[in-house]
Amino acid sequence: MTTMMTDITGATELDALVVGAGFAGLYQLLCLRDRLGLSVKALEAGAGVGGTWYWNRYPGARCDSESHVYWYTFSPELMREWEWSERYPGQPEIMRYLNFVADRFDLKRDIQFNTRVVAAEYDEAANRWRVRTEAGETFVAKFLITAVGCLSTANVPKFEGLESFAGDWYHTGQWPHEGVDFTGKRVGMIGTGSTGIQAAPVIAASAEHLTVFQRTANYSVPARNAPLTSEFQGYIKENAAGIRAVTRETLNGMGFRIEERLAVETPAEEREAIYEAAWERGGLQFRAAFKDMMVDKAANDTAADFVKRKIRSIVKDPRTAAILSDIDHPYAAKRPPIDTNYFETYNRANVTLVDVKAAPIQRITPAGVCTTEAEYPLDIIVFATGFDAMTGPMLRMNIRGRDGVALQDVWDAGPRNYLGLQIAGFPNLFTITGPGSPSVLCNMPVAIEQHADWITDCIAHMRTKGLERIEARPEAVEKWVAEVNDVAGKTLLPLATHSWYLGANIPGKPRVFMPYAGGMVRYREICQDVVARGYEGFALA
Ligand code: NA7
Repeated sequence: MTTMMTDITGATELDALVVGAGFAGLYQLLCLRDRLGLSVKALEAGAGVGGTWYWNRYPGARCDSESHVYWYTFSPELMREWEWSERYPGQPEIMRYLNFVADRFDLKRDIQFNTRVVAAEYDEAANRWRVRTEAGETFVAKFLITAVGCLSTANVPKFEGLESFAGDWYHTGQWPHEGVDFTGKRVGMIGTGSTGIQAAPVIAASAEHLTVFQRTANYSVPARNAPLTSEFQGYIKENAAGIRAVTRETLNGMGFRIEERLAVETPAEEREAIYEAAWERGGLQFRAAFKDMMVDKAANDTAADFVKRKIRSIVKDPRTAAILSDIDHPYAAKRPPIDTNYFETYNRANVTLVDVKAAPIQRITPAGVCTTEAEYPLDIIVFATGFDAMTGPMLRMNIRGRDGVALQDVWDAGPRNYLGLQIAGFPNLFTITGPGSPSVLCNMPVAIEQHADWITDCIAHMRTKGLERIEARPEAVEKWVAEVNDVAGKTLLPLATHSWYLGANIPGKPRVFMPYAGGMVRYREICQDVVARGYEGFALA
């Protein structure tokens, strides 16, 4: 049992405080409590574990990493005990998994649920973080670790008149636990990112009518989800260590390798057959078809052209097909969705696509959504409009470092940190899978385990050496920010100028490519080298 003390102000004193109880928070709590024996607590805004998966309960919510690589790998026993049922785990199954893990390792007793952090301030004299919750409680800890996720701050665009809407509206990332009944309803859904693409077919199956408002057309490849066969489940159990090893060797922490061949050097007919096979196999593996797909525009064009032709062949109404396939960015330069019957959904009589790039949404009226061309009467509006990604969850905690300097000001022109792990001027604060780390470009559990292990080893090192404080050096931050920019610039990723990777989906947000695009393998090496060179770039005291 974690020993906790209270100081003279009544604040709870801890060695470490973790914010969040999703994949990252659970594992970080386990590492610090059970491996290092620290007094540690996790604070979680939700009423249960799960983080992003706790909130994203929208219809069709499903992971786009395959289940056999979307889990913790720190415990061989755990990998033997858990069995996934489908190729891609759905939201309810992921919640069951995370609850299983939390119970298996008895983590819930050190998690305080329904607790939102509203302020965190570093007290230099005491070398402690003072963290305040919405309910007015205060926690004091030497180490503060944010495990707040990358996609946990819902973005509801500020449409004029939303408050006047007579029906109900929901953001997919704040979905009601009891679900939403679409039967007999006219539903409007705004947004065609991964979420909208997953939700549309499911909503259309029960709604009287679904109107999808699309601003930017998007690629999608069939997920080809299916129940796992008992043979494959057995294979996972027998080969868990090998599968884990592969996720440590691949660029994005996935279970598949990117082919060495180049699209631009492959004869057209052969290339077409390769894409066709990748389309049939389905899922994110599509982008593994050729090595040059994400670095050479000519190569990417061949993939883009293939998917656009697929869209036009699936969607029967030529005008709808044209709007869906009028895609303005390279394939996978925005997060590439995978789907189950998404484009097929537009062949249903009860589904309409509205091009809000051609005729933007002007306002929400009591009756529905009004574009510059028409008003669409609706009973329910679903906002599949994404998140203030990566920086949003950090900034809304009102974090202040040395001398009361606000993170908001330090990140005024975009996130600045070292290795995505620490921010200069914010000693003993660690961020798990924040901006500047591979995070969303990697299979998340792989990125999370690497970060939590690194932080745990770092704190262990400090304890062994009697060190009290670690802080990123400003010059290391400068270099790292330049490196993050530089590696992104070597890929096609920044060409999707409206992507959330760049912060472009939030009006006024600085446009900086946020995740580290150099790949998980390279990133892991960099982090290991930094340690080998005595925590180079960090000031330890
Ligand atoms: P995304 O990928 O950010 O998608 C949001 C969608 O909402 C996208 O199509 C946006 O169009 C659209 N959007 C946002 N604001 C507006 C306004 N004001 N008007 C019209 N349309 C708008 O979020 P998701 O939830 O789908 O996916 C997030 C991640 O979760 C995903 O990448 C996976 O990693 C899991 P836009 O493209 O900006 O024109």
